[in-house]
Amino acid sequence: MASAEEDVKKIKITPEGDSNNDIIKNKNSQLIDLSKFLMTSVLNQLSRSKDIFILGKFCDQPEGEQAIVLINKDTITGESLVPATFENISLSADMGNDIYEKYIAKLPVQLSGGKITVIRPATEQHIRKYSAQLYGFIHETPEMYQKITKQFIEEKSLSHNWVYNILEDKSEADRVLCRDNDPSIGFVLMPDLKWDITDKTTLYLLAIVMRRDIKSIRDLTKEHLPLLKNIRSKSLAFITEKWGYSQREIRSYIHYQPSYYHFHVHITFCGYEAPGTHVGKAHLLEDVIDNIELVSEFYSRKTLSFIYPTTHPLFTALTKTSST
Ligand code: G7M
Repeated sequence: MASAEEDVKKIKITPEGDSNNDIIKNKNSQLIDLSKFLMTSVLNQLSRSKDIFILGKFCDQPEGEQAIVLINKDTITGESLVPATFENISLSADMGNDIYEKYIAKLPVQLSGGKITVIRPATEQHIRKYSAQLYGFIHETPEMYQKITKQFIEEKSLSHNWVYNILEDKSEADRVLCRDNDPSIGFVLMPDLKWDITDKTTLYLLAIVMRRDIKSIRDLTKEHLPLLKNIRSKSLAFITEKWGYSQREIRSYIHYQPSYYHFHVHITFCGYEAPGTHVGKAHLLEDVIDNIELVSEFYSRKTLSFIYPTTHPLFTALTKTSST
């Protein structure tokens, strides 16, 4: 049976499309009929990133199965503006005050594109991940990691089959940007699911390592420096060549806790505040390299602090054993 992650499908909404009832095609011409999606509830909506996460099910899904549909509206880029754009915006008055005028605008189709990501079947873990949450701080000592987190990772973390499919060339093969197959220092560089590849100011890549024995920064030691440095140099060379960004314009970081415990590095454009770049989640690759160079077991010996959803079982387990 296909895993949930294998069934993550991302669809570009074409501006010409009548987004209500159209059958929307994705890049590989696979079809999904959104009119067959029955909404149950809105899990979360994020006004800043213009995302909405909807729970429901497709008519053709078996009884008891659920699906999540994520709708994300495109940001408007300079390139999408042409002289005719302004003729095609219709306005109604909102407010006015000396030099300030505000209108309610109906935007033309060229400016109303977006993306839809479908997860089916969606597990309880996916539903929790995409639901509105309260967050709290955890100070995870090495002992807490050994006794609690490690067991959680082995037994209850999200499946990372989607990662293995990428590494084995079974999915997203056409999206891979560069590949180094070395079993020890190799990795695949590709766009993150959240990036549509068209707007370089929202550049968001993932470097996913070939080896399968590193779950998170907790496992890193001096032995992994060649791997981390290989990711740093090869991904930068590729980004500079393809998008013209210099080292100073690129932010590379690792999540702790990650959602998927197969080691990967997030790479984004510095001018873009990508989700997950905040304190309590992102560890800069440069700092990670430096810390391991100073002390090989830095990350296995350190108390690591992170912000985590308070309803998550890992949060509950970790807070039971500590007063923090
Ligand atoms: O928090 P963590 O470091 O585990 O982040 C994992 C990243 O993987 C997120 O930024 C996701 O958007 C990205 N991602 C998740 N899935 C299921 C996929 C996928 O199927 N393909 C790609 N390219 N990225 C994914």
